[in-house]
Amino acid sequence: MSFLLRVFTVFVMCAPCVAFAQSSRLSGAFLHFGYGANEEVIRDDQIPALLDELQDLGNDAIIINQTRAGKTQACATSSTQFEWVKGFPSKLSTLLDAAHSRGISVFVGTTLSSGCWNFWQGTNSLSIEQDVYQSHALVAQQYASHPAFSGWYVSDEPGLLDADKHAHYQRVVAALKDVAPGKLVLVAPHFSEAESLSPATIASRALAFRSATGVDIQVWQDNLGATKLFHWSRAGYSSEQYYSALASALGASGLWADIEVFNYGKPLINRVGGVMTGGYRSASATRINQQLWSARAAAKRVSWLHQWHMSEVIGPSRGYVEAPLAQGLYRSIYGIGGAARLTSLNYSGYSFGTSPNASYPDSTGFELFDGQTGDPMNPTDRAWIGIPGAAGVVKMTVDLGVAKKTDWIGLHMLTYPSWGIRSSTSADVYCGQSLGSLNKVATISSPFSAAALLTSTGEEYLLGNTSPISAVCRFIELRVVTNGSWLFVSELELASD
Ligand SMILES: [Ca+2]
Repeated sequence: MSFLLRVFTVFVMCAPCVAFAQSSRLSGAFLHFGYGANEEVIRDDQIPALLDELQDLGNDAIIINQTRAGKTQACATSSTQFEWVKGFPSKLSTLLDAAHSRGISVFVGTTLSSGCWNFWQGTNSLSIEQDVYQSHALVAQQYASHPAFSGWYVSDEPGLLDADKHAHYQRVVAALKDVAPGKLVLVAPHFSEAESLSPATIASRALAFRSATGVDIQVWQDNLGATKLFHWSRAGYSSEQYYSALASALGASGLWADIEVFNYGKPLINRVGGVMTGGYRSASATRINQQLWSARAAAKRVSWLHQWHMSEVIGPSRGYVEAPLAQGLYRSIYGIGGAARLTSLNYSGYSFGTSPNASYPDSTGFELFDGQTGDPMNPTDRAWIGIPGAAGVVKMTVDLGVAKKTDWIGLHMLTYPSWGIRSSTSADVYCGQSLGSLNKVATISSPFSAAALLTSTGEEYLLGNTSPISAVCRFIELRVVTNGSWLFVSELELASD
């Protein structure tokens, strides 16, 4: 490829990055406070710092995923079988005041039918309605006139909006509108298992659901893994196609997008020795950027779950050590607080110490910095670069062109044990003004072992640092430990604060 053509291609590929940078960011977040009377995930004293962080990142809405839940993992026969999540309802007073002072709206989660798979049927449905008239009526009485109280989120997820769920949601929405007239009601359907349904079919279901139930806003989960990004080569419809069809049917204001900010994994949560491997850990900010672009037809994009995957206030203390990395990289894409994305010189100024295999090439010469991550369900996706790891270490050397400060490094990788592909769990970072003067500045490592990856069927992971490196140099070199496995990489994310 000629130099001019290469530059032109990069410009075309990255033009949308600039165009949507200001318009399609996350502007809301789901927050999880607990699953019952004994769990308090977010203490009152953490609320100010958490809301400061959300505001700083551009959020103007939070959605509490539930304030009540089943006392046991069974379907209810009466509302007495539900309880307040620890701290509620009085926690709403703290939360609403703190949110209002920061210009943040609050949507209050209702009652979760813990462990009741057919929650929309029989006595469980009637118990949920009863709980609205008892518990949520009290919430409405006390807080509905608070300026930050913007509406309700119905905690039980309606899946693909099958018609047999209409009656339940109609009943619950009517009760919520009864106890708090004029307040919006949100639900969160998802594309999971939608592969066989066309965007037009999903859109017509969405419209029928709204007509039957009176739900105001459908916050569709993008379900990465189940749903593909537009540039992934596997068969099926993309989240972009679904969101586009939904916006046409519902109007943009009736549609929000719930963006998964965690990694795909199968199993999603793969624990070995009590430690999760890559699945459900913080996602690549590059991938989140593509998800947000794919959901641009919706009126608003909110994250699931900010506190685990992007919050420095709560994430690390709960074992989500990658949250500061995800936030640092996210800030760099949108220039929040002066953060900047770094790329190799002309995007292609990098080299691999071991050549990629011809079947999984770096086909453009700038795949590592092209803003596209590989499909975690598909090793043959063209976004993956496959490098043999028999030598034990793979070097990746990046020329930034001039000396720059690098704070964050994230390497997006695949684990696919049946193909002998495993994410690296450790890399040394070298830095220098010339290739002859490289010094080690950091070692980055995952919280899980390489052996633990064998119990995963497939997952993605972003290996990186968990506090800023602050290394100033022109050349950055990663010496990536492979443990002998194939290394499949799709993006190297570099950023300065
Ligand atoms: Ca890429």
